[in-house]
Amino acid sequence: MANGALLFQSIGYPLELWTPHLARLRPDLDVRTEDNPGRADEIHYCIAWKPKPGSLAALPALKVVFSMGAGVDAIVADATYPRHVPLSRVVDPTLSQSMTEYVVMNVLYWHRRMHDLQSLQRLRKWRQIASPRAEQVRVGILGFGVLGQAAATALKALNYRLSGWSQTPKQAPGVTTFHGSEGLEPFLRQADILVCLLPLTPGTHGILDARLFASLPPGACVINAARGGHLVEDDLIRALDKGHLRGATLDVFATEPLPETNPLWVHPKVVVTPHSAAATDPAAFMAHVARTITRVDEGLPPENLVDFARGY
Ligand code: NDP
Ligand code: OXD
Repeated sequence: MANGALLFQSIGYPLELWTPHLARLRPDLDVRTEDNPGRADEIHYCIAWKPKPGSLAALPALKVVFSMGAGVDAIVADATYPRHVPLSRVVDPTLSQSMTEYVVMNVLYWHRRMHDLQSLQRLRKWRQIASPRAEQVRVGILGFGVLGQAAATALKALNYRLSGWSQTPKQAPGVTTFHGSEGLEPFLRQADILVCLLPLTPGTHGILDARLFASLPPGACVINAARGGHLVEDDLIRALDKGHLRGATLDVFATEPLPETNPLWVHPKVVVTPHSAAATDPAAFMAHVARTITRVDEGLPPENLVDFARGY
């Protein structure tokens, strides 16, 4: 088979949101689904979100796997993933824009005391609450990559004092940068609002824990839009209940959907959103898939490749 087939695997979204875009761009492609995958050795491309462990290893002719998200933790966690097969993730301006909107909305929410104002409204209490000016508020971005840097640019335009923490050194105009384990503590000590945009890897799992919260200034707020595995939920609840942290916005959880019995749903200092900070745009994603398949057909490497040694 000249082109090989493309398989949608465990994508967790209705197929009809995605396939028409691909059909328009690459009508020649033989598109298969999990219900009817056909012969495994005909599949050259696979689109996956949370594939069942072992399912990608069972496709012997794979040329590229496309992650439907920017985060690839659910794919690289599969020890049987065939590491000679490139894994391409989502890096797209529409995703960066959505995440930026989410981060800006929540930074403003905690900075401008919207949570407290809403509580007062529920009590019909007319009370003004002063907030500092943006240039007095220090926003720290834990994970200063594609999404973190996009959010920082928008926050900078609002005059916030920005810092970013990454694995390797970075330079960004108007942003104080820190890196590596030695840079974490000084980064945390000056973050009034902490935004987590890290990938979930063995090195970042559980990073939002009691020790990290204790390093933040008293009254700090935390926004986690990365992965639930970054957060130790009980430690967050304790830091909020003790009053060391003022509030938290959580978009992602160790168990999704968040179980009804989880205390975070009703915690008075927590805002919960249902993993909706930034959704992959079907048209943009399929354009990336079609472009990459053309590149591979021309003998060029796929774009936005995951480094398996780093895990992101
Ligand atoms: P990137 O890979 O572009 O950025 C990740 C950043 O984290 C990089 O700056 C990297 O450092 C840093 N980092 C990774 N590991 C460490 C470590 N051990 N110590 C210090 N810094 C580290 O990812 P994106 O910005 O594209 O995405 C970030 C995450 O956002 C995704 O992995 C995903 O989990 C989450 N996400 C959530 C969404 C939602 O709707 N809630 C939507 C989309 C993404 P360096 O630059 O040096 O490599
Ligand atoms: C992603 C996500 O990783 O939506 O893109 O969580």
